[in-house]
Amino acid sequence: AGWLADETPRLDSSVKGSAFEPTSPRATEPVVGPERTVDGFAKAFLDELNFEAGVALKRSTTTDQYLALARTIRGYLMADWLRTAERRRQNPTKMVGYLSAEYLLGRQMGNSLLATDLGDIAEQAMTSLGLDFNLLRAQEIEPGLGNGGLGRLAACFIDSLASMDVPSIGYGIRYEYGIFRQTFEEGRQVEVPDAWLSLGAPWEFPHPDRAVQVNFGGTTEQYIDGDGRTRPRWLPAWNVQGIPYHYMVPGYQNGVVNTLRLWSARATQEFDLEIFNSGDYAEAVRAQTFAENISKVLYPEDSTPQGRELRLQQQYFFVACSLKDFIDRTLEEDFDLTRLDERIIFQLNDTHPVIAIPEMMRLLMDEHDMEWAAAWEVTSKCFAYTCHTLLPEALEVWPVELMTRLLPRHMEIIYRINEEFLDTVREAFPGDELRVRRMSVIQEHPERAVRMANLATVAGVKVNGVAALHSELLRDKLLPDFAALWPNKFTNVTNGVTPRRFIRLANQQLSTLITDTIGPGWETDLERLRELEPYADDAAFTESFRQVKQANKDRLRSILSQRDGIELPEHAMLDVMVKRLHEYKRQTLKLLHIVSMYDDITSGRVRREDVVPRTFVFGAKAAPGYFMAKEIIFLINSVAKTIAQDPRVTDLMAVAFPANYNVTLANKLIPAADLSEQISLAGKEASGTGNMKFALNGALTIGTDDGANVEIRELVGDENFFLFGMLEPEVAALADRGYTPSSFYESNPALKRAIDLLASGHFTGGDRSLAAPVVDDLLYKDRFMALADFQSYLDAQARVDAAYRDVDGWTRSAVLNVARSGFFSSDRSMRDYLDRIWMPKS
Ligand code: GLS
Repeated sequence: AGWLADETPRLDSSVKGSAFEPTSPRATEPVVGPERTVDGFAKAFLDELNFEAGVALKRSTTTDQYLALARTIRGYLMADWLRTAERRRQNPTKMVGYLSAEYLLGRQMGNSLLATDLGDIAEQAMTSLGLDFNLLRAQEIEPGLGNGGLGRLAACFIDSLASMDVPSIGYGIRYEYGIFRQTFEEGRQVEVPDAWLSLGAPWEFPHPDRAVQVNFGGTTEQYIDGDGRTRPRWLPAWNVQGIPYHYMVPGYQNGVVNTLRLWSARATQEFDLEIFNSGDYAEAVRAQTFAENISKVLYPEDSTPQGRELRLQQQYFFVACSLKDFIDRTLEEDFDLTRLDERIIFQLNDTHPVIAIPEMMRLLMDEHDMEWAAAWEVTSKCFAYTCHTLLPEALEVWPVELMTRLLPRHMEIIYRINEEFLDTVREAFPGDELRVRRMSVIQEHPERAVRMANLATVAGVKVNGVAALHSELLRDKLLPDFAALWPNKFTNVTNGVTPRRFIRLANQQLSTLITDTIGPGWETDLERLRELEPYADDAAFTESFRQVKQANKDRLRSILSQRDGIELPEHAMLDVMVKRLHEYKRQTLKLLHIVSMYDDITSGRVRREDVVPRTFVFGAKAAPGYFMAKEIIFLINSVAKTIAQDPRVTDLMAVAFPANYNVTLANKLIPAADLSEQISLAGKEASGTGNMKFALNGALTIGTDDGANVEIRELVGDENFFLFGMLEPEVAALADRGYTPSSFYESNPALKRAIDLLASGHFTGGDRSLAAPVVDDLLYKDRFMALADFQSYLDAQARVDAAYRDVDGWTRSAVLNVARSGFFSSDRSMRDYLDRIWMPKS
């Protein structure tokens, strides 16, 4: 076979040692993967390249090589995947079904290498074949099937579930186009479609043979069944197919591989041959195009609902596929569905999958012949709901008109659920019709619509927020009527992040230092980072810790230089704000600080030698239709450019805004940061998860008392956290009194100077009108009270400067941030979900 492999002869290619031993159908599943040696890996790689792709090494492109490498690695996971599935089938227990419209997975290759502990072998094998391992790794386009924190959280959770060997499955949508790729033209965001599948998709396994049909539209009717009972049924108008695509979710070096099952929409009928033959090609494939639109593209909205019909189609599509898949394919055939809750708990990741509740009722009643009471009894034990926001405008409501048109049977079921629920409310609170109206699943104004959060709360076993403060506000401010009725329904599970991707993979040098110091095993037992505490005062350790941070900064500088042509100064505090662009997150407050610092230097108000040099890095995508967010991006880029061209400040400050912030970039940026910006208006950020990643990588936080910042500060200690800004009750009180931003502008000279300079056109080529949308909004609206928190923010930044000058003190704080943030492992979040929601002991 030497001709295929060119100069590298293929090794013995007998089936022995490959993942698929030829077996009779009844024999046990294969348990042998490719050999875990450099030669074994190289051989498996050449097999992929030659025999699967049909390409000779000598003729192969980088893409061919990347694809073969990916397929080789997944080959090592295959036996574990099959074995995990078989083990679960042999011993069926209660499973977790995570229903999420988003999974922001990030690149798969590094994670798979880590899970299999094959990194060194793979690298040596590629080198032995004369290939550049890192170049191949860099080919991977990350699957951006999510918008931001919510989608990334889902990805962290399934990683933890696999690493903890929890029987679970993730269900979602295989968007053909994920979150858009962001580019800048003249400083303005331009969106480019994310064609992540264009070079092949080596991590997915399509199963068109296991398609599921999903119905839409039409009407309902009553009919008499075989037993003479009058029953309702749905007469749908059209349907599509859901094709499952399976993704491996490997646990961390534990032999477990769970499954993520994402659905892709396909037309039931490919095309109309008759129309095609008549020559109208566009019309012939119309139905196909229409159907496939359902999973075509991710809605690029974060924390805001996108009330479009296609979005509801997406939601129902993936939920219908998933429930059917679980009931028909995962459960044993004769399973008694009245006991369904013994085998599954579906976690609803925000309101996006909440249509699963009436769908479950429909399945049980219309397809499995259950009566209403029995169906409700079990349905109301099979779902739990996580709320991820507090912005009231972000809670999804679906117009009754649309629901009735798209899902008429579900609308009937929702009405009945609501009727019975409102009876319960009236019984508990007689005569309180105002309360009944507030709690109803159906809102009447401004239009009749279904409140998905209310539906989820009525049906869910539990409702949780995502950080302590958020869960409290959710219970007491967003859903107080429900809390009065069902106080025990409400609980908290503080978010977490996976230490595998966000420490071990992202920060290898820190990981090595940690392992050298406290021994291995902390990656799956993150509270063990506490053992680092004594080393916060250890000269040798802190010196190594500083070197790691510097190495990460150097790496970032070279990445940004190559990736974006951004040249950053060598020695400066790295001050990072990365997250979706949203007014409540207050990138404008950060910008005002930057402008203020610039003004202080250029006007000579501060002595140059008193300035602590800083590099500010932003990363943020704006929803394409979010006008103000896009104007803010433009203004940040304008300020960055002006500063870069002003020799009075270039040695003291730089602003970088690399385009297309994503998981891949996050993994490079976060380990390099000194300062983490978490500056949302108190009460608005449900949790945040970036804040956790920074703390775990040794950045200090400057932050408000919001979301999980509260818990971070409690854990790392006041002296290792820069707190500023109003507390949530103060925000509420100011809003009640009536907030006038201009009064802060008038009374604060530093603020006035910064705003005036922004407004003057100094950063926008002399054109005042270009800065006006943002400036005017701040002065006359400022919904998120940036001006009210400005002075407090400046004061905190002065404390940051002072702390940073004390190199030892800063390092000590950074080490303590790492040592005390073990709580924020998503393993702990999963444990909390298990104990409080999925499998409570009582
Ligand atoms: C979000 C919240 O805005 C974040 O604070 C939170 O960390 C995340 C995960 O719980 O969920 N909600 C949302 O719609 N997008 C988010 O990132």
